[in-house]
Amino acid sequence: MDTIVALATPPGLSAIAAVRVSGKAVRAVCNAVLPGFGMVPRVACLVQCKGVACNAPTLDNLIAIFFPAPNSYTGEDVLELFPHGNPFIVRKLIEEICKVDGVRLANKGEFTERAFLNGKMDLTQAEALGDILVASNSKSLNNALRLLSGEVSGEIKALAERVKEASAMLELDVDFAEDVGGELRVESGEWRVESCFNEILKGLGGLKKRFRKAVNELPKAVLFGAPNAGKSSLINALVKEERLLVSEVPGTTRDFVEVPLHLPSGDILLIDTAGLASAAQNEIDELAMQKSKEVLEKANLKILVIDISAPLPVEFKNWANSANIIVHTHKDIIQNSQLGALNSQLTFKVASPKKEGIKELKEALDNIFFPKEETEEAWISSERQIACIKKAEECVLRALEAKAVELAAFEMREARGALNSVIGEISDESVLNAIFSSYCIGK
Ligand SMILES: Nc1nc2c(ncn2[C@@H]2O[C@H](COP(=O)(O)OP(=O)(O)OP(=O)(O)O)[C@@H](O)[C@H]2O)c(=O)[nH]1
Ligand SMILES: [Mg+2]
Repeated sequence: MDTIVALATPPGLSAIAAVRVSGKAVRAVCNAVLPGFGMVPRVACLVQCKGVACNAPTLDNLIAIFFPAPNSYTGEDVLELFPHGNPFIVRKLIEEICKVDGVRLANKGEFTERAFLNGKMDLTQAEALGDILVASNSKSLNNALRLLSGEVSGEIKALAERVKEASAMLELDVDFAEDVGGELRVESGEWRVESCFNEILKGLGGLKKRFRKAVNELPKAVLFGAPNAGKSSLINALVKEERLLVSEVPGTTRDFVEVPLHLPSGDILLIDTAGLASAAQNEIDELAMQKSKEVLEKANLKILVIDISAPLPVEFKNWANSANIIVHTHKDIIQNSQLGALNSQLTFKVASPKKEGIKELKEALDNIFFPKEETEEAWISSERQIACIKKAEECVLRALEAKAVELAAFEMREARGALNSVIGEISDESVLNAIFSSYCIGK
């Protein structure tokens, strides 16, 4: 198998970059480009790196760590290099490493694929790594880490074991049935397994319920309201940056603008929109308002922004009914507004330029988007895993209804196969390609 090399950090200028090498030629790579490197296992060393040619000049001073097989990420010899994050150095370093015999650039996800093939992790854990890379809030991250630690694969293995036991009972019955001359309905085994089947079905049903579709987009909070209500000022105050144009001229914001907000428990997108007036003044107004309405339809949270120092917009009631939160701005001008919230929306009062009321609003957003409820069981975000679990369930149901013991035994073998595919004990190349090619190069 080739030795592979790749940049594991994003390309571009950075303080430090990480380059990974994995495979049999790692020692040859060290000899060729890191002449002074002692290759002490798992010890970080500052070493000079040079090109492979005899008198090649120094390329960089970098940190190198050697992980001998099998105690490495991939299970092969692995070399991790941390050069300065200069794209030129990184390119030259990788070019030089590729000059060593048997070394080539890695494909997407190839390091993790090798880790899987070498038994370092099962497929649920490999998929959890993908979840870790995209998690944008503590809950998703925590769940992905639980999956990585093997929580779900442990449950799957236990269920596969139960299926194996049930299959063994059935196989015994098949033999017995043959022994007694083709009598299929054998007393002892037939319904001894039924409770076992039901237990397996309960386990599979439980796993199926734990599916949560992976959401790779940040949740959206859309701010809407009349022109000049203070929407853009509120976003600037929330992100503590003069990110958006603010002015006393109504109609300053035309296109919707997305601004990420980092809350304590995760990230969300705040979306500023053009103010909604009762009547459009011109075609651009009309288009801008249309866009605001479209964006509002895709909101996970609608925040109505109302200037309490100005007369209430005529649409206030309608707007308030469709809003999840109402924010009254200009509280520095009108301290004791009598304006209450309609229905049961949360209402906040802020003075954006003075940053008053902003902390409370942020805390509320954090609680709304990332409620603190305890989840007892890790959820499953892989549709592939759920499809295998469903297939196993269908097989067990068919086994339960099978008229012949042989048929039931066949279905149980299929069920076991489906469960083993969840963790990758049985896996076909196209499944592996689909999983690992979705990762970045260097992972
Ligand atoms: N005193 C005070 N002024 C505010 C407050 N919020 C916004 N303003 C002012 O109100 C004016 C309008 O604010 P913007 O943030 O541009 O309002 P907007 O809703 O984005 O307006 P459009 O983009 O035109 O729809 C600006 O002059 C802000 O400085 C507030 O809480 N208190
Ligand atoms: Mg604006």
